[in-house]
Amino acid sequence: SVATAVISFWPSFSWAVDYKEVAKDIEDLVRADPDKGPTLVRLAWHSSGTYDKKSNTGGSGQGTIRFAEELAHGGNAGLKDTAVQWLEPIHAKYDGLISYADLYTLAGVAAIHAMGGPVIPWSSGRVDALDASAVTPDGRLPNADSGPKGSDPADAAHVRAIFNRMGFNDQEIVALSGAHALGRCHTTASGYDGPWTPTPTTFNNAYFTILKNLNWVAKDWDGPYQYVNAPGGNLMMLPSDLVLLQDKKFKKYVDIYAGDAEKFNKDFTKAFQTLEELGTSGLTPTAWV
Ligand code: ZEM
Repeated sequence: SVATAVISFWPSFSWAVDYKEVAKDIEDLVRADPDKGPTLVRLAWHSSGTYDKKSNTGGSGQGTIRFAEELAHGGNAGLKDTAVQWLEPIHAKYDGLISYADLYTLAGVAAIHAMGGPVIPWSSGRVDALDASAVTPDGRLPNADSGPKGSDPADAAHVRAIFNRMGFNDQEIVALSGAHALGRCHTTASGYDGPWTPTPTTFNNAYFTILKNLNWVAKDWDGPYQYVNAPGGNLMMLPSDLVLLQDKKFKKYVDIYAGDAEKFNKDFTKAFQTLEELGTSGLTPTAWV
């Protein structure tokens, strides 16, 4: 009968994606080109960081960062032709089986793992919005130059306001900021220039040790107002990074994480998982490694 035929045919289809396989593909991508790792983490963060807890809008849940409307937001400069493109072949390989929303967040934790970081618990089940109507207004991601243009110091109140809107407290804000151990600023994307640490493809607590122990001076150039280490000039900090030193309540956690890599790993893991689940519902905890 038809029913028998269908049933006997069933096992040759795969009905659910093997997330371990997807994560391995992402980690392979990062191992082949380590510079891609940090940009994948930035995509995961920006896909989630639009969340507003009051209105329960934004967040990673609907994969809206794939839409041109959201990629055009100022904070997302540089992501369209990089991380979003790099993940297209992986999305195509598991076509219909993994949502963009799940893929972008899984890419965050898989890239961190491939760069020597902790295994961050991840859940699957985000369902992509079919059109751009759920894209939130531009301006929900933090500004790097958070004071009046070129001002020094930048504004702790801005950083707090943005992250409090997502539901994060001071300790979580500082822990999440430790992601700037990874990657760099590109003049072609944000306009800023340079890496935060000498080990930008290794997950560690170097962001905090370098932030507090080096001497930061304004970079002498025509580009946006930023800092470089002096002497040296090979590393950088954004005005929003310096805020973590200037604000006493933030500085307390910079000191803690600079002195305790283990605690940083633990607190980052918890905060990053929370970040990636903002604006989601009904997810399933999923082994991915
Ligand atoms: Zn970032 N970030 N970020 N960030 N970020 C950049 C790069 C990266 C801010 C910011 O303006 C910038 C968090 C918080 C904040 C990463 C992860 C996380 C760049 C450079 C800028 C300008 C982009 C470029 O030019 O390519 C501000 C103002 C923040 C808060 C106040 C949080 C939280 C993150 C994750 C948890 C990562 C990994 C990068 C490196 C990207 C790359 O391509 O190398």
